[in-house]
Amino acid sequence: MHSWSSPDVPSIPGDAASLKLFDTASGEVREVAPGPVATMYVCGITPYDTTHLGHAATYLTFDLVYRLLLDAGHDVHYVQNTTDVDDPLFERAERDGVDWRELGDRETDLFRADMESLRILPPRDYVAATETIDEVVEMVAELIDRGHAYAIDPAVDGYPDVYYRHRATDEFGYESGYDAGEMASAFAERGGDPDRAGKEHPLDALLWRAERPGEPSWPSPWGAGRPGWHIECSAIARNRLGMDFDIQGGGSDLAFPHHEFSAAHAEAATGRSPFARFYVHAAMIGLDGVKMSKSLGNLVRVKTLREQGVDPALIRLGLAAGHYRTDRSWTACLLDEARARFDTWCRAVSLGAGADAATMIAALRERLADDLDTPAALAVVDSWAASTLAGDHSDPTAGPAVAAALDALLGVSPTAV
Ligand code: 5CA
Ligand code: ZN
Repeated sequence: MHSWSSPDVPSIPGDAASLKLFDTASGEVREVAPGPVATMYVCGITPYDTTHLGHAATYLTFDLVYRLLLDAGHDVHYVQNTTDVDDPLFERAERDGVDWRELGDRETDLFRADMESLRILPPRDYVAATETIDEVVEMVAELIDRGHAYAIDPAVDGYPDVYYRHRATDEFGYESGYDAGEMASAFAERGGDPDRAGKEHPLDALLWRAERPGEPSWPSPWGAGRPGWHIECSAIARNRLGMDFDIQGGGSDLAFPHHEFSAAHAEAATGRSPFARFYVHAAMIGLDGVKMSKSLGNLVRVKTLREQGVDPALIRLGLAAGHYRTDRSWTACLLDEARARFDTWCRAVSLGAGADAATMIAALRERLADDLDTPAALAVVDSWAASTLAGDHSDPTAGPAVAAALDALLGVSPTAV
């Protein structure tokens, strides 16, 4: 599937700071230290009701990671999926009287346009679940061969769905760190089916769903059907990035069961671990304190703000005003604050000369590389702009140097005002 077009990322002088990120599995902020090619997989959208500001915040988080990796001289192999075959998509398509494929294509197009407007760097491989059925079939076969998966007896519950034995790997649970009680409730809340008859254990996860009347299906050695959710990301990531890739990313709502099982499936299928070196999760964006979600419908959409004439740079700055690991609500006030801040930055940059750029850029890199401390990073720019506007013009080329750094590292491009 085609990705979206990339904004230019200027290279900037000086040394990058070494990137540190919080890894959910170890519970620590650690140095990422990738090889020459940094590898990152971020879970993509289920294409209906997109793109809300929660999605935007999550993809902005990994866009900033990408920019820091580029700044540090890495090539970046970034992979993202779309879950373009799944129950919520069928339900929405049925409600709206459209074909689920048409809905998926339309929403994916809208997502691409929103990402472009937000200047989010595109994945190198943008992969739809429906493009990788053969990869899923191959991986389910590996799991069955190794004794890590079983089919439900159709005499018990009608359909011979294939399930993954959740205890197949000794390390199961390492990614989220959840205890048994937390796993049971998160599994039930986030797409699991603990009560499905015929399963060996409530936590066993669906790998292959046998065809139901009216649902799309593809052939497999276990009969026609379609992929479960976790195996999709597991196969797409492993087959493009290998095991032990650098960063598995997504929103914090994916820490369990989705990322736990994506990792476990690949580890059980290959006998190698870990799936990823870092599991990085962006916190939830809410509206009035309630998580923004398609199922609740409490959405603020990027498209709506764009139609209202809001500069997408302000959406980036509004979201980045909070730390990516802090759950927070979107408010109109954030846009007003972002507008005031960006106007100030633009006025300062347009003076040409200004306060010392090299010191400011070093501090900006330092704050961002420290587990994406965007609130502190924005404050660094604020204080440079304040000094510049107060008359510190000691650096004759500060304006263009700062503009390039803001473009490269924060993805916003202040223009002359
Ligand atoms: N297709 C799956 C991942 S394989 C999925 O979760 N799709 S989604 O459309 O529901 O979400 C897309 C991405 O946005 C995921 O990384 C999810 O964790 C993140 N996300 C969803 N809601 C929010 C929110 N309110 N705040 C922040 N991130 C969110
Ligand atoms: Zn995923």
